[in-house]
Amino acid sequence: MLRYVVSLWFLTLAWAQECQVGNIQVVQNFDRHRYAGRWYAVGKKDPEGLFLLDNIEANFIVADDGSMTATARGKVILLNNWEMCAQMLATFEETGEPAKFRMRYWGVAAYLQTGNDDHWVIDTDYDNYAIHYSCRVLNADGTCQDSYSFIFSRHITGLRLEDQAIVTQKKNDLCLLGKYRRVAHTGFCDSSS
Ligand code: RTL
Repeated sequence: MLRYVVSLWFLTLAWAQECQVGNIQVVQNFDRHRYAGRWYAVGKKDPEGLFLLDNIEANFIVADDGSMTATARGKVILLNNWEMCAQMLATFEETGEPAKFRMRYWGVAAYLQTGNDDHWVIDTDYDNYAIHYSCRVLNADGTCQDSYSFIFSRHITGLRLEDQAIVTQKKNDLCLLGKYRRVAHTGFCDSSS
């Protein structure tokens, strides 16, 4: 019995450790030049409140001085049930860790959301898939209370079969397995850009 309780305690401890935001691993030797260009969101885990719904894509740009910015767009439904395509802009501030940024973002239209969020690149092969993560609010125990995450693909059709296992593993590492939704691409934003 005691053995059982002790191993259960260790298991709980190990699990709690894993879900600490401070223990989350990001991609090693992040190369922003290879990361640049268009990414299609094919999966997302939503934060609390208003968020991008579908048809989400991002375009990362690295300037000559090395600074990174991005544009993004996606469908949102604003309070009055108004479906529209949100055009967003972002700048990235360095943190000392190459794959961890602070992202300041705002809408091209003044009534869209603005924010300043963590922007971490958890994993990427640069040519096919990328896993993004952001924790907005920490719990007292170091786990995340309010996070969002995007699974990006270079291909609008989704992830390649060979990348799916890696992505599932990373979702699990983020303690977010089962919390993602597929992101549809219907061309909703194509006419408005
Ligand atoms: C992602 C990629 C990099 C550029 C930006 C991103 C996030 C955008 C968000 C937009 C939310 C907009 C809302 C508008 C309704 O008012 C990470 C995709 C800017 C979170 C909710």
